Amino acid sequence: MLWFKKDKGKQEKEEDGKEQQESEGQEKEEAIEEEGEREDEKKKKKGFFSRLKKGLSKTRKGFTSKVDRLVLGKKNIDDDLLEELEEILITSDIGVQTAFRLIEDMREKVKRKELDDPGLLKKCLQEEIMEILKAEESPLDVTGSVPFVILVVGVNGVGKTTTIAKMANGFKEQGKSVLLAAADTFRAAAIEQLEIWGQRAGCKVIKHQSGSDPSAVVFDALKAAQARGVDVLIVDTAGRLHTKANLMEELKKIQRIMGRELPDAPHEVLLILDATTGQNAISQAKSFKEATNITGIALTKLDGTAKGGVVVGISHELKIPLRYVGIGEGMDDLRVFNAKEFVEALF
Ligand SMILES: Nc1nc2c(ncn2[C@@H]2O[C@H](COP(=O)(O)OP(=O)(O)OP(=O)(O)O)[C@@H](O)[C@H]2O)c(=O)[nH]1
Ligand SMILES: [Mg+2]
Repeated sequence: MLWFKKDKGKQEKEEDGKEQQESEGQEKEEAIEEEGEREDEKKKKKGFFSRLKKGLSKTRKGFTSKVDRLVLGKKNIDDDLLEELEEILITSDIGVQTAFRLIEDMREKVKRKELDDPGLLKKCLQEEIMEILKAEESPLDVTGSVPFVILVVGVNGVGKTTTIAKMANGFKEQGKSVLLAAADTFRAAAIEQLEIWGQRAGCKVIKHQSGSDPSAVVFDALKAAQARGVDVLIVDTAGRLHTKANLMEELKKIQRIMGRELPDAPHEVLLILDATTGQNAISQAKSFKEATNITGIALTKLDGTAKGGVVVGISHELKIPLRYVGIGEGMDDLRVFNAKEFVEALF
């Protein structure tokens, strides 16, 4: 009996050893895989940063290059210099209100003798802008509820549907399940467009016929998301109805229906703004803010625009978290907003 036990023990030990070797091998493989994934992620990040930098080149020309020229050969910072700087800020779409605040802050620094060298003006501006952007850097966290419901709003053509697809793709890459709702029933091709993007991102789309009630689509989508235990439900909405008042009323109705079915839904009302529209984006945000409780912003089309400075104005004037920035039409062209990365690309 004893020898049997002994042998069994030996055998177990051998097997344990084998298992240990196997699991060590597996761990090594996993570590290599993880390292590879980290490398891929780094490459992706680097790729995105260089594309962001390239996309912002026109903004940079109209802004930081002008600041460089302004301070060239100047001996001290006086009122004239600050006025010219204010002009540059305004023309680069940072906005009057935000430009005023930046210049006032710098005037104070000059008064307090904390800033007197024109050569340091740009660095000081960079720090001030960083502070404004950092305040609105707040990535969207979708872990609070299952389903986490995102209502996407914005005027027509700003990039709602494409941004939804890019976000869905990102969530899927994080291992989350995503359902889309085609609540833009106003424009004939909108449902089909969302379906095509849904296929690319690998997620199902809840739809009704064109012209039907968007709130009914949202109701069905919520039911489906709850029944299927979906992590994230993203709702696409119309950018244009017969009148602006119609659109705002419809958005309110959608929110009411959502809240009735799932008390704290929508968990995020994401406003999409198109950077190429410059200051117009800020006034759009203000009118949406009056009708709905916008909780986040995604700013699209930062590739190739000279109006990239609008990011600063949006952050300063609206005080709404900037969740994402878009720099192209492809699936990988959306990124969680990072203030440091943005300032580095801008200067
Ligand atoms: N260059 C560039 N184009 C973009 C970006 N995001 C979206 N677009 C393009 O903008 C156009 C409009 O995008 P959509 O996603 O259809 O916009 P929408 O807000 O859903 O429009 P409606 O459904 O008409 O209200 C498309 O041609 C997109 O490819 C971006 O970050 N950069
Ligand atoms: Mg659309």
